[in-house]
Amino acid sequence: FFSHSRPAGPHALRAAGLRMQHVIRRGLRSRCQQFRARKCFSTGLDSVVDSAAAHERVVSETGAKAWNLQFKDGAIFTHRLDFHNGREKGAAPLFRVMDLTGNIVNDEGDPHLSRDHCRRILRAMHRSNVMDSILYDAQRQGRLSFFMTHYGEEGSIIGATAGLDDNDMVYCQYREAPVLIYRDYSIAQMLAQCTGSGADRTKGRQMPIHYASPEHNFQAVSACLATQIPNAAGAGYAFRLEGLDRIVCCFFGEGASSEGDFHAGMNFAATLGCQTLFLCRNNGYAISTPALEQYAGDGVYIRGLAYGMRSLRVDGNDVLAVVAAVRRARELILEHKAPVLIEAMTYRGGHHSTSDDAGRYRSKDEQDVWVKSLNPIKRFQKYCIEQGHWSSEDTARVQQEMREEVINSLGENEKLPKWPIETLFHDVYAAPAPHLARQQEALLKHLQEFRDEYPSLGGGDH
Ligand SMILES: Cc1ncc(C[n+]2csc(CCOP(=O)(O)OP(=O)(O)O)c2C)c(N)n1
Repeated sequence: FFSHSRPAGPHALRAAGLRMQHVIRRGLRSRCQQFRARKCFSTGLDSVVDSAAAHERVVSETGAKAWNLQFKDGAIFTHRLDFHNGREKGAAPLFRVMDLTGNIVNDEGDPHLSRDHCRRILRAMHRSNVMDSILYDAQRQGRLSFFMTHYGEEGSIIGATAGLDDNDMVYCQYREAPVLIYRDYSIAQMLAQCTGSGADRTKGRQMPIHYASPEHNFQAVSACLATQIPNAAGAGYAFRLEGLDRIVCCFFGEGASSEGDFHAGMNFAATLGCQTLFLCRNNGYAISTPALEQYAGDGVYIRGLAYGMRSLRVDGNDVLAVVAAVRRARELILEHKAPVLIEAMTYRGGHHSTSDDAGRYRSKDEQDVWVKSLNPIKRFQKYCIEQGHWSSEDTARVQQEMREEVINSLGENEKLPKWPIETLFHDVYAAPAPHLARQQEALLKHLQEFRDEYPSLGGGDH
């Protein structure tokens, strides 16, 4: 409407406004004519507008349908000016099977695991614990560049994996190595990844603990928070489209649930009916941010409800409760072709990572209570011993075997040559891309110039 050659004064603006109104009116008139011509207004509304009851019928029949809302007992309207925040009834309780000392208190909820299944779970819990303590120390000795422990969360992670089928696909955050340990992934491969040795199938390109194993239905770890969530929704949708009796289990922390990707992934999963289980490990902290600052509502659980998902909060340190919850969730997902959310309440027993010092933001006493008294391994071990499934000799043997396996694998991988630095630029494009070739040249030049700063590259070979 405006001429570029003349400044737009008040008259010009008014004229432009009038012209715009005219254009809009003309457009609307012609749209109405089109609708009439296509009989789009023939809903019969003209004949019922006089009666209030008829109005309500129209709202209940067409409005509720258009909004996709199912009103309880058909009650669409209310006279109460009540605002709700979802916290009136208090927080949702934690589903449990065992009490805090390992006694069964919920016989109905007990998954009644076989002796072999209990042994597989407890073995994985001990193996995870041993690996954590050795590799944490190895990082402190400068043998690994980075590490994250799973202390205190073994019940949630291994319990969830034990409730899945081994064929179910797992998308994890980064603190879920026990999934692989439970699924008997090779410790040598895990150490190859952590050391970035020449035996690492991911070619040393990722930071330690970023495992991947298609054979174990374990997608590559991505430390960019929450990126796994929309991916897991998509994979769960693919399983549905292919008519498979498989689900996707997507692990994430309560911190990641504040990311936009969480909300996008949850809504896609709910509206598309994806075969995905969203499993939140609520361990109380996102690095130094306590859960208190993470949400004002009823945790992550209520977010599941908000997206219309069947949701449950469970005691994440009660491994039997977690197995039972995940088994049931799996059935519901396959039966209803709809996602489920589980919020497993647990506690991050260690520092966030080897780059963190948790002593700066939480007390040693708080940590001790969770790691020593509320420890999920202790609790489940007591149960297993009482059932006659396990003995203290089993613990000693499993721990010793794992110690040897981890120490030997670490040593062997340390002796292997690393992947050449050029592999950093491979496997993205079929043919080398010019911009990557330029970056490679710049990197090699830099390494040559500062070779003394990179002793792990062989003192200046590059
Ligand atoms: C997109 C993105 N933002 C920030 C970070 C930095 N970061 C790494 S871990 C973390 C906390 C995540 O906490 P939570 O999801 O609760 O998992 P937890 O570490 O407690 O298992 C943050 C903020 C990141 N990796 N990615």
